[in-house]
Amino acid sequence: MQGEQLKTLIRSKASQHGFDLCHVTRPEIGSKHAEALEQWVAADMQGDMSWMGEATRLERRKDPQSMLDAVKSVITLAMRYTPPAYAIEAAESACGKGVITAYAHGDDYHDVMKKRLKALALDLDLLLGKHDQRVFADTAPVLEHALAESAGLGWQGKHSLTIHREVGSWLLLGEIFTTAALQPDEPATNHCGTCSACIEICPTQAIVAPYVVDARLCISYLTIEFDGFIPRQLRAKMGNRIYGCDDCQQTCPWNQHAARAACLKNDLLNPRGENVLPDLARILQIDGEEFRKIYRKSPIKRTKRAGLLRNVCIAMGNSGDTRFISDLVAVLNDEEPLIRGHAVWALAQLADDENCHDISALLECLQKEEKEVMVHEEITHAITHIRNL
Ligand code: B12
Ligand code: SF4
Ligand code: SF4
Repeated sequence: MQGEQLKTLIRSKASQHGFDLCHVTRPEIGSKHAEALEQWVAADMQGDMSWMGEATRLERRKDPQSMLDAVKSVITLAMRYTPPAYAIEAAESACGKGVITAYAHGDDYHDVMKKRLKALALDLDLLLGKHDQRVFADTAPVLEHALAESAGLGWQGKHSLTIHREVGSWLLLGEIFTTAALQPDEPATNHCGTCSACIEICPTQAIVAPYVVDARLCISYLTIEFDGFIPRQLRAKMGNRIYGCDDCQQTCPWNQHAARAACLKNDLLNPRGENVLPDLARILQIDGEEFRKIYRKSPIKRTKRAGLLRNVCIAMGNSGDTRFISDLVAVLNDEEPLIRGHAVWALAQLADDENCHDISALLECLQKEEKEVMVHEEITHAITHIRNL
């Protein structure tokens, strides 16, 4: 069996294993992508994701043939997940709630994707005869958008994500590299036109040019990948986003028609109640043991407790809701400097005419005891902020 007939069979197997889209391309990256990747790294836009700038990994991303000897084809696959059921403004103003990106409402997609890719690869062993293959999902040095685009799976939008005409961008990508020669599909064409909605809506202006996201400014990076003290000038812009960000996708016209119904095929990714607009106060009470229990199967475990609670402190500081003061005071002695430091910042944001003396006095007291330089610095900054009110 060859050509389209073989691909139809591969697509049907992919669908049986829970993939919504399945396309084929050659293991090549066009010069547009290779050059843009180099410029992005040269401008340090990867921030603390140092692996993205490592020379060997950079070379491998530009040359998919370096990932598997004698590779001839790349099968690009996508799984859909349920888009947010709320509008951006409704989520932003949901009283006492935090926003978690939709892909993290269910199980960790890395685990789901890896299992499905391996199961499909087993079927391909029977279907394609003698061949070598490797599966990839997100973490490997593979330029996934570029391959998805040349395979016709979707085009790269100005927010840099892959969009499919019918299902929009609520997709997660994975690949199977194989030494079998499959007939490549036609590349996707770009349908962004004159639209720039994603660039305009981005809360931190992280889309610094069409198709270019400066990760250091992106709320997804700040809340998930970055494990330090979040630059103070960006904190207010994060609003109540506590894990990732969906704004550029939610505003995209190509996502307005994307089906809202949960994709039953991907039931493991379907939203779990506790991750959809969760209570900020509840999360701030979670201890290490509980964190591991609640987020064991969720991508949220990536931030560890310290990162998630740091993000919650920022959301509370941005809420204008002084009822959070007691919750924040309760973590001022937390063993994690990251949590203490951001709680201090949040308290200063919630200071007003009535409570400013009490908050200042509390912070001055803390300052005498605090040993961590970064937290000490946060306290000094917070006291000055309150004095200038
Ligand atoms: C690093 C990374 C991040 C970083 C940096 C994001 C970025 N845009 O680079 C951070 C942490 C910020 C991030 C955030 C998110 N990520 Co991410 N991320 C990745 C990862 C691991 C690598 C991306 C990468 O290569 N960046 C390097 C830069 C240089 O690449 P690029 O932005 O694609 O830039 C290309 C364009 O500029 C293009 N180009 C240049 N000029 C022109 C001109 C034209 C006309 C065109 C069309 C293109 C073009 O060339 C460049 C190179 O290909 C991929 C998985 C993978 N292995 O590929 C997932 C991936 C992109 N992430 C994904 C997701 C879901 C997200 C989030 C939506 C999560 C969330 N909700 O919080 C956000 C979205 C933020 C955004 N708008 O990008 C999915 C995207 C699925 C999809 N539909 O496309 C991926 C593919 C993971 C997966 N396997 O599913 N991510
Ligand atoms: S994910 Fe959010 S912060 Fe990042 S580019 Fe999109 S809108 Fe901007
Ligand atoms: S919002 Fe507009 S510019 Fe941005 S990706 Fe969607 S169609 Fe393209």
